Amino acid sequence: MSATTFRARLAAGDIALGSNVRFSRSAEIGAMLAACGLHWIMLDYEHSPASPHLAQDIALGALRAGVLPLARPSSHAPQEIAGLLTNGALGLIVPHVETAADAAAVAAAARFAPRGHLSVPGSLPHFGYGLSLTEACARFNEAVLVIAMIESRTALANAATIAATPGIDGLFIGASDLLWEAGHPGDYTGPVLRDAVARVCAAASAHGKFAGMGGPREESVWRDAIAAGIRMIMTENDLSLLMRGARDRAEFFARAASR
Ligand code: 3PY
Ligand code: MG
Repeated sequence: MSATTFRARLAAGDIALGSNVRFSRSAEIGAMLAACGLHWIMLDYEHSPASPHLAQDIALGALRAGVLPLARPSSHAPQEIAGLLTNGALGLIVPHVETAADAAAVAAAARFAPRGHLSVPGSLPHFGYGLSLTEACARFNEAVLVIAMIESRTALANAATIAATPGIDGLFIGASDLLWEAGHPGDYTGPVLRDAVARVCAAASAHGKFAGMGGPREESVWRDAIAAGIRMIMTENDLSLLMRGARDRAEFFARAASR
């Protein structure tokens, strides 16, 4: 899925499904998840022990397979952001954005001048190798997505000004960090998350941005969140998807072998 199609999907009110990619090491993971109906992946450098060079293989594999590769950097450092974006990722899911100033800084770090300060590499691989560098940088600036994660009470209080920040395309709730930080660890079905979803959806929609979320597993939470306006959905992560499938098979064969 191109960034344009991703934006169009959200603008039309459709959901866009993705997965955190933290443990996978194959450039084919994007193609595999696309075949399962997912639209985007998030290369998780906040939590993955993977070496960043894998980001290039996985992101480019995803792009060629038609699934949108986004990256979550471990920091807001422009150098880390540049390494991810100039090697294949076509957007950022930025953890722990607390203020509009944070949001403005990461939005600028993700775009080439005049829209930002991303350093220009010798070539950009995202759109194949037939474009001039000037054309590729212009196309990148149009395509790149910068999504601010709201995952603390401070960020929630600042959600409106973060959403209003030029260059921020969407807000994305990190439900786990938000709940742990608010003193309600794991309470995905409770009022703290429900209130956060309502506030983030309202802030995003007031500024023409989209809203997303990752963390919860419960069907009732997702039904309510979608009804409230959440459209960009992190379904799970590659490890939990694998483990659920493996558990299901183990139970199936235990039943099949029972007399
Ligand atoms: C969180 O739930 O804190 C997240 O970062 C989701 O990926
Ligand atoms: Mg988080």
